[in-house]
Amino acid sequence: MLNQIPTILLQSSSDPALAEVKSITPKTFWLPEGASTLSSEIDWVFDFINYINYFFFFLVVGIMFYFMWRYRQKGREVYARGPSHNTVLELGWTILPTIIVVVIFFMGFKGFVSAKTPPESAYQIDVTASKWNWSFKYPNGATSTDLYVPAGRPVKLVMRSDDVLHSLYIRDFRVKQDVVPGRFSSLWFQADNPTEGEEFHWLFCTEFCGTGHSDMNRKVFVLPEADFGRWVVEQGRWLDKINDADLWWKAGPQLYRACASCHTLDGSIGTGPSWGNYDGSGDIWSRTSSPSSQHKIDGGKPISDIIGPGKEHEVPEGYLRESILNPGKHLVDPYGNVMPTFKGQLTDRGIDALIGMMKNLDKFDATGKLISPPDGAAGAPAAK
Ligand code: HEC
Ligand SMILES: [Cu+2]
Repeated sequence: MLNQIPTILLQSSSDPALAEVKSITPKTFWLPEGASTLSSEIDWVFDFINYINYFFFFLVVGIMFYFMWRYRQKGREVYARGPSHNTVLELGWTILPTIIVVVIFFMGFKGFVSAKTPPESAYQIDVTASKWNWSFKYPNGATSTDLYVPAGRPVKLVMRSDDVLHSLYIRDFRVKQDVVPGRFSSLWFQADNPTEGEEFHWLFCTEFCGTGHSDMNRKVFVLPEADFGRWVVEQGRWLDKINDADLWWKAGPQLYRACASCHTLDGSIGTGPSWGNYDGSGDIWSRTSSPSSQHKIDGGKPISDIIGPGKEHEVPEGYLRESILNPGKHLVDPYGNVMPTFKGQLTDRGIDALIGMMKNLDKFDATGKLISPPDGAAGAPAAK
């Protein structure tokens, strides 16, 4: 387990076929088997209500069929008027459902209160939802796009949205909570059983948030507490451990996962301008670095107006960096201001890695996979 962590860490989860196989949760009609301490209580109430439904469904439908048969028209006989009152029956069908509903209320309320009250000792992870990405931030500043949690310990997610309504749902844990722009929301859970190797639980966005909504599926890994502690430390440092020269291909594709929902690499249309060649002025690096670039920003201005000696940005790297940290400053034609800022989520080294990837786009395929490691680089590429 221990020496597997860096592999998980650097693995891309973009292969859906693989993902389906490793998901712990089988495809079932009902909710999959619960995997958090909240699930038994929630499932109990769910089953209780469900069985009451079965009981009354068959009771009502059964009586209906019996009456249809019992009181069918046989001949031309004239019937007396039926009874207009039956006090016992009326009290029965008022009091009995009231008792059942009150019992359901108390069971549900108890579960609701425990689901809304994280234990004091809960481990806090900050979650930012944006179109269309999740970012998980751990107490030491480490961030990840899949969620990693310690086993056997309450975990509290404090969530906010950068743009529109999202909703975080981990069905195996039976937790679901809206993430509302302009305010914090939270939920907690405790998962006692670690996931083995590459097994994981699914995490979904369940509030339709735009065209990339379905790109917000992520994995949840539950690590034994000691492994988790090690993982967070490694995750906080993973960029520092890569040589400057290798950043673009070792870290670039991993970081690009946060951009992939809007920026394609092959020139095809997306929510944001492709990093590939889409307007005839070359891929993102050549169109920002070439003085004769046809790339237009801010409603028809050539990009060379702001990049060059003595201009707003001396070098294209400055423009790219600003586009990532302050995306609203200049807008690429004809796109709107929809890119979230990555301030606080990407370090300078992370930005260097991404810019390095932009400079070497020909070495990646359309999904961001490295086609072949650069000359002289030994070993397997870090990102699959
Ligand atoms: C929600 C969609 C979205 C995501 C996610 C996103 N971007 Fe963008 N990005 C845009 C849009 C739209 C524009 C064009 C408008 C503008 O310039 O802000 C843009 C523009 C850019 C530009 C300027 C491009 C040019 O051709 O001049 C850069 C550089 C950039 N993004 C980098 C990134 C990086 C790096 C990431 C990931 C860390 C990222 N973006 C994630 C939507 C997105
Ligand atoms: Cu969403």
